[in-house]
Parts: sequence; structure tokens; C-alpha cells
Amino acid sequence: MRDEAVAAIAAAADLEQLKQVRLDHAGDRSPLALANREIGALPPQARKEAGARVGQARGAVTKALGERTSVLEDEHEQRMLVEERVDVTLPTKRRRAGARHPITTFSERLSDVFLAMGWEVAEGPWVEAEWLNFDALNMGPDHPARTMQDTFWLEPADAALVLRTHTSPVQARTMLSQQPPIYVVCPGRVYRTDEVDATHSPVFHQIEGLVVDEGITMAHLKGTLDHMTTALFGEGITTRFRPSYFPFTEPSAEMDMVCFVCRGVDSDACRTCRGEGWIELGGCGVVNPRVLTACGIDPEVYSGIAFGFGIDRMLMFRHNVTDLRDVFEGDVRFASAFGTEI
Ligand code: FA5
Repeated sequence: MRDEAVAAIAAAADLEQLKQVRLDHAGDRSPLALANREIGALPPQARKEAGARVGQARGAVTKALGERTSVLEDEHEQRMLVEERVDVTLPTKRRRAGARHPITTFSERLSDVFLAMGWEVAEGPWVEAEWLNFDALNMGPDHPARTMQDTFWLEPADAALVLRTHTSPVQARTMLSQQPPIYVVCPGRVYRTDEVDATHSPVFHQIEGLVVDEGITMAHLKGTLDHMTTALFGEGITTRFRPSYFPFTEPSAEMDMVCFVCRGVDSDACRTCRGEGWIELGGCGVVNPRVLTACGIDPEVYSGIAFGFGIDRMLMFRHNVTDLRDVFEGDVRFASAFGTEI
């Protein structure tokens, strides 16, 4: 009985099996327990002898159980240590934190320059009425200048809706909703059917500026834009106006600033201005009186100035981004490289 029990204990492969063996060989109904109970019925001499033998057997079984338990518990613990081992050197699956897009930060920085002068920030929708994108800005249905900005039209065609090709419709929206004095900037996304290359994208960003007040002239325009370039690029940046044409301004100009990297000296090797010595920021001019009239403002009393600059191009020049595609591909490494100081 004893040998059988000890052999069964030794054969238990894990704690679960040992539990069963304990029940079978040391439990209340085990042969040893039954034998123990029968001892009382034996004659005194036999009782003594049987008691000693059963007692020894039970002691041996208890000891064997104790030893096997501790061996199996050790094994179990070792196995758990191996199975649940944590390799702290493995790469984590935690996602990198995102980063603010530099266009967002740069747009805010641009707006701040104007907010500090007491201007307001205006917004307009990306899906715009054809009339506001073109007609109100002195580009009627057959105006040749419409082809200057190749347009995404929305279906159905008779809804006369476009993806705005510039931020200038916000000028019209602002003038239609408030009377002068008006001092607003509008940074935002615009769309054109342009092919993608290092300096063009079919979706890009502009910042529009509009002032309408009494006695506003081209001199205010130049002074304001010079202040903006100084605030963004630092002191000593020369700017120039080149004659240009926009149906909604008269006279019109393209504004350039001297390349802030090479300062126009030995510019042939300069990658920022590509040998030009100058960087084009965008178009501007004195608001065409026809636009004021179309928007319900009396051009005999008020005059205005406006500008529309490419934010993406400015970001590129300011931060040495050589390919505009990087701005739109959405790689978080590109955005992270800018940090929060733009
Ligand atoms: C305009 O869009 C006029 N609305 C600007 C204006 C506003 C003039 C108010 C007068 C008064 P233009 O088409 O030149 O102008 O675009 C302005 C700027 O947008 C360009 O100088 C350039 O910096 C940027 N731009 C134009 N097309 C793209 C493009 N495909 N990708 C990136 N930037 C572009």
C-alpha cells in the first residue's frame, strides 16, 4: 500500500496530478485511511502492531507528498519565469506622438503679424460660389483672366460651384458682410488643376489681406508688406514691386523680397532663390473700384489695398524646404523636424 502510494507520488508530473494522487492515497477514502479506521477493531496485540505499520506508512506518504510538492512547485515557478519573461530591450509598439503641421504653425505666425496691428482674421469655405471666386472680382464669364487659374468645377455644372482657386473670394465675402473700415487677413487652402512638381501642388495655401478705408493708397500696401517681411525674415530685407495684372486690383504688382539666404550676392549657387537673387511672394495691388462697387462699397468714399501670397512657398523659402511635395505627403518626420518654433 505504502510503496504503491509512494510510486504514484513520484510519477505525478505536475501539481494538478499530484492533487489527485493525494486524494487517492492520503484522502479520507484512501486504502491507508480505511486501514487506519479498521485498526480499532483488532485485538489489542495486533492493534499495536498494525497501528505502528499504518502510522509509518502514512508518515512515509506524507513525507513523499511534501517532497514532491516542493519539487513540482519549483518546476512550476521556473517555467513561469521563462514563459513570462519580459525583454525590456525589445522595441515597443507605442506609436510616436504626432506633430503639428508646419503650415498650420506658419499660417498662425503670419496671421499674428497682422493681429498685432489690430487686423482681424476672416475665413471662407473651400467650396465657393463661382460668382464670388470670379465675377465679384471683376472676372466675368468670358474674362480671359479666368484661365490664369485652372479650376476644379463641382457637379452639377449649373450649381456654379468651384473649389476656390485663391483666397480672394474672402475679400468679396468680407466686403459684402461689413462696411469699412475693413482690416482683415484670411489664411486658407486653395485648389488649382496644377501638375505636382517641386514648387507646384493642386492644393496649396494662400494668405489674403484686405484693407478698405478712407484714403488708402499703394504706399500703405508697400509699408504693410515691408513690415510683414521684416517680422518674418528679420531686418534689412529689401522688397520690390514688379508691375503685374490682376482683374481685381488696379494698379497691380507682384511683390518680391531679396533672397534672405544669399541677399542677392553671388546668387548663382543659391538653392533657395535658384540663382534669381529675389523671391516672389505673391500678387497685390489697389482694389479695383469695380470690385468695391460689386460688393456694395462706394469707391468715391473708400479705397482699398489687397494682397494674396503663397504660404507654402514662403514656408519653403523661410525653412529651406526644397520640394513642395514634402509639405503635402503627411510624413510625421517632416512635421516633427520643425518643432514649434517657426
Ligand atoms: C492670386 O492668386 C491672386 N489672388 C493674388 C492677389 C490677391 C493679387 C489680392 C492681388 C490682390 P497668383 O495666382 O499669382 O495670385 O497666386 C499667388 C501665389 O500663390 C503665387 O505667388 C504662389 O506663391 C502661390 N501659388 C500659385 N500657384 C501655386 C501652386 N500650384 N502651388 C503652390 N503655390 C502656388
